[in-house]
Amino acid sequence: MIWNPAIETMPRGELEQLQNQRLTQLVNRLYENVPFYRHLLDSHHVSPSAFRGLQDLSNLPFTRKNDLRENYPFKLFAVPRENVVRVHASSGTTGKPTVVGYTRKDIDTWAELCARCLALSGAQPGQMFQNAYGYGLFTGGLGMHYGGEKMGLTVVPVSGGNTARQMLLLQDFGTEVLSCTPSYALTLADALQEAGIPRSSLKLQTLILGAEPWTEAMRQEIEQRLQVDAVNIYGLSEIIGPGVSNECVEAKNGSHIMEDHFIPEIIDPESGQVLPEGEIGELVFTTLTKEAFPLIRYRTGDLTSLNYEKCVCGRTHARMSRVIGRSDDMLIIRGVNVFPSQIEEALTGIANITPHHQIVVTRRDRLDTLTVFVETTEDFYRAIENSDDQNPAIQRLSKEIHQKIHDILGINVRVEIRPPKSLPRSEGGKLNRLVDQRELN
Ligand code: DLL
Repeated sequence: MIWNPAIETMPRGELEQLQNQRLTQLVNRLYENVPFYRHLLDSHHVSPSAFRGLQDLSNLPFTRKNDLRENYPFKLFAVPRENVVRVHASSGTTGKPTVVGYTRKDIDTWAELCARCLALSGAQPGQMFQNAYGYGLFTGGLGMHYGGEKMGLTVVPVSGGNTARQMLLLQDFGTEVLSCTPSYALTLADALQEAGIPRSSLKLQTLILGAEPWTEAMRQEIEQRLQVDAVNIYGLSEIIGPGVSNECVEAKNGSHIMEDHFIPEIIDPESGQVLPEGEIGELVFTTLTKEAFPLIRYRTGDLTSLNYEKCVCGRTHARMSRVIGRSDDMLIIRGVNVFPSQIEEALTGIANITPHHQIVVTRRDRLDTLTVFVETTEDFYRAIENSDDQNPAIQRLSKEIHQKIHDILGINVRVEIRPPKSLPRSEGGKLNRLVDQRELN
């Protein structure tokens, strides 16, 4: 089903008119209400009264993550703090978190957008929805929770982790729709298999997976092992949280962006120039309707491309391809451009390992070295538990991983095999995929 057909299938001409109107209002609103933006627009000689809407979008300055840090915690809010009914925050890799705020109307908008995502994924009102995104400062849990209620699903706010409880609820509540990270979906698939829970005792149909990068190979594995539709959801706290874009279950080919609320652009991360449709570059968003925390041309750091063709599902909103990496994560290892997503792809399909891995870059004698730490499965680890790195099974596994990465990327990496759940996780349970230690050396 399409949650909001009037908007989601709106002819592009009408959609652009709507964006145009909202964009002009946004620029004026920010100029009036946020000192940071008034200075930024002044210093770029943008006068709100002369601003002509979409055709002038690329003349507007970018907003960067660092601007958010410098205005910590509330200085970018465009309404008095008392009108903000909720804050969320994302834990950065360094220092203070990024804080975002919502007015009551923003919360309503967010619920509407997450309801659209659920419908895009194939959920139907009345279904049982187990929401295994983390509840708390992370936007995943509460964002999808409100979306689920808005749609009329029965929401089970189980939050992340506690696999035994997740499995119990999946069976006893007859969960039909599950949302979690793609790596957790694989953890659950392993656990269900280990516990000998037959597929016939589950009603699961739809998995809504996101909050971290994943691959087509992972989708195939998840869909085959769990016999479900696994659909990609994308979002970031700064823009609203989940609800920025979502694949349609009909095509599973790119995520429809909620363009009536967010204008996407793709830019060259080096020059800042806007790139044509189809080219890969850094995704930039302008929020059109948010009251508490609107942003102009926010550089997400995510690398993707846009496709404006009408989709088989009937929706007219542009689609973004899978995020293939972060503009700040692109590594140049001895002249070869390497994205962490390519390493992830290389690891998929190798037996005895989990998707949980970490890439560490170090520099010695001016040479960059990549070390890939990979967690094994519980079964494999049990079999080799008391042996050292010389164990032939560990050596064989390292060699296989080394070879596969060499085949795909053409570079040599060091491989370190680690026990399950041993690599450090952040608060939201996310594993920091890339650790760059080069400056420290
Ligand atoms: O991860 C919001 C979210 C919650 C999205 C639940 C989807 C589902 P942050 O913690 O601010 O917000 O992290 C945002 O995660 O800039 C991307 O780099 C990455 N990311 C999110 N979804 C995807 C995805 C939430 N589907 C950052 N594919 C973003 C690849 C993703 N990367």
